[in-house]
Amino acid sequence: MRSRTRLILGLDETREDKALSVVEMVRDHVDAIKINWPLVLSTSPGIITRVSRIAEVICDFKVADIPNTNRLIVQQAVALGASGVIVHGFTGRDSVRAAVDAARGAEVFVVTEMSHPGGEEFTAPVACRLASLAVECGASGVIAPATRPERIKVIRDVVGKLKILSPGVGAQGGDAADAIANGADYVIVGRSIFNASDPRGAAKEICEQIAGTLSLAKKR
Ligand code: OMP
Repeated sequence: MRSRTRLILGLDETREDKALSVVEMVRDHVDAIKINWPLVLSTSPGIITRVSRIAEVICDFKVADIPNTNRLIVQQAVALGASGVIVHGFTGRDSVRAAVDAARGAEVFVVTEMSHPGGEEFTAPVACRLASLAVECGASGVIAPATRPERIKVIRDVVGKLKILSPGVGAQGGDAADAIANGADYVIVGRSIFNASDPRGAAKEICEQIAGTLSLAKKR
């Protein structure tokens, strides 16, 4: 994935026309578009291919199955045009390795601690183990919560140079600048962009916050 703006749009819009028009509006401001089940189920898997002609697509299928099923899901997502797939790590090393092998060069991102309040129940206590599993299995990166930026720092210590993608900005209360300042490489933003009256303006504003934080960090 390129790292030009470090913003990823989470496209959880279920109306195809609106989804595609938002993609057109923000395409210059995002490094990738993340597609999740709501859009695929309300349209068709072909939406992955359509969006991939405009921007890089990460399929957020939170793949969480036995190795063979993980392999099949990742293969299908990549064949449709995904350049990245999000998987769960609690399924264990064999399942995550199967996903990484099946991706054949596409990126696999492993969920560590989830951003919503429930993420503290089960994922937070094992987040560092999930992060180190991602490293061991050859994943490209991990997902860590912008809603608890201090946790991004902890997870960064475990994953070293792996990419950290951080959701939870805006609608869930997290802040893009805080996430980047604490070690995220990218922020994932959904509703605050696609529900905004001016999605392009909303995306641009977040890009500016990210760029400002990165240039401050460089000066230090
Ligand atoms: P907004 O809350 O609308 O910005 O959307 C956030 C997006 O990130 C949604 O597509 C979620 O499914 C996703 N997400 C989280 O919000 N929290 C997580 O812990 C993990 C993800 C994810 O894997 O992308």
